[in-house]
Amino acid sequence: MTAFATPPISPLRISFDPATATIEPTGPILTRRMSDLEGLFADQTEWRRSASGDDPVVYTVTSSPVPELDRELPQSITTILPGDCGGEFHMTKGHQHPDPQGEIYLGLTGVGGLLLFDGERTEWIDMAPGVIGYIPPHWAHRSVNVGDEPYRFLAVYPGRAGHDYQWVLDHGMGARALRSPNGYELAPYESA
Ligand code: PAN
Ligand code: ZN
Repeated sequence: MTAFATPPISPLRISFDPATATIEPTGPILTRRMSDLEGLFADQTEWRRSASGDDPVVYTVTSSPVPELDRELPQSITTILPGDCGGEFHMTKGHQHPDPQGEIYLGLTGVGGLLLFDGERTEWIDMAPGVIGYIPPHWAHRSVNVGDEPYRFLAVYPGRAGHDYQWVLDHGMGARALRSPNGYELAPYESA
């Protein structure tokens, strides 16, 4: 995409309510249900049962009106609802940025984890309100709700970074976050 293929947008004032993590005005809003997460949870039998049953919402992504264009700086708020699939906590699909560029997440409500994988090394950052998680270029990233209330975070990322979901299907994320007596534990990745 060439710079300024469309006219740059005007300065924007976005109001933000930290308690509900809502913004106004909004841009696109995405809803990911269990059926949208094919091939991601380790327990495929349980995934199929859930996806073809009540097919719960796993997460939503509300974007600001800033477009995903070169030189722009889009933002979005992700809300991951509490729950698990076969003991594996609700999570985002996870992706690589095909144009390798960094990103920041700011925890807003609830508790979660930022799982990072560069193809060899796996890192986990505990996320909570007020925590900034930094995602360096070349690290695939996935978010997980390890609590019992909605986990919400703000993401800010370069507009031309892009989202490669196939990379995570092909390489995994190095670890899985499973429910344990003490909350969560990280288990070695096994393909779905
Ligand atoms: C985030 C993610 C968002 C949803 O805005 O896109 O949390 O996760 P998936 O895209 O993996 O479904 C981000 O990292 N943007 O670059
Ligand atoms: Zn990203």
